[in-house]
Amino acid sequence: MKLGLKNFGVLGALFAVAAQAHVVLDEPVALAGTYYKASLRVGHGCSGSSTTAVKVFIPDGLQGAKPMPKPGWVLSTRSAPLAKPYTSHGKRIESDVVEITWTAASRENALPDAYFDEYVLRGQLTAQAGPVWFRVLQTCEQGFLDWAQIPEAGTSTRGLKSPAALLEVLPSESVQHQH
Ligand SMILES: [Cu+2]
Repeated sequence: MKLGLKNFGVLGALFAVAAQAHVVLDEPVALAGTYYKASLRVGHGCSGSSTTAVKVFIPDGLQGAKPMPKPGWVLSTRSAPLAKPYTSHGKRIESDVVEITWTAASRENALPDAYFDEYVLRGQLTAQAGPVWFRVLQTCEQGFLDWAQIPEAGTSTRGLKSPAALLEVLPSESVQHQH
């Protein structure tokens, strides 16, 4: 499901202001309970150094996360037992994917600072509306960037040096009631 920002009017425009650099979600607004394709955009390297790995920490609000394979990058996932098991397709899910990592298969596959790329995964959002933060650990040939900062209140990442990527999850009825 693809949601145009125009569906959200002023609210959407607000979130579209997300920084061009940093690691951000291509589609920063979604509806609670829907399947969401998270496309994490990596806009630069670490102080000029090429990106060699991108690790995403799957937030509690996203269930059954599945990565999209990427040519030239090796995929790995890590699962862990859930504090709160849930039911999907009539099956009780006791553990779920908590980390997804893309690692450049070779030096030639690393992402140069002068380019950008997207790392894609998909999962189902829970019924809970509100902000969902994706922490991303970006590893480079030299150094790393830990996109993990979350504001103490609200959703503005202004002034944060390395904010986590924000997804604003809207209650499902907010769209049904739009005219
Ligand atoms: Cu940046």
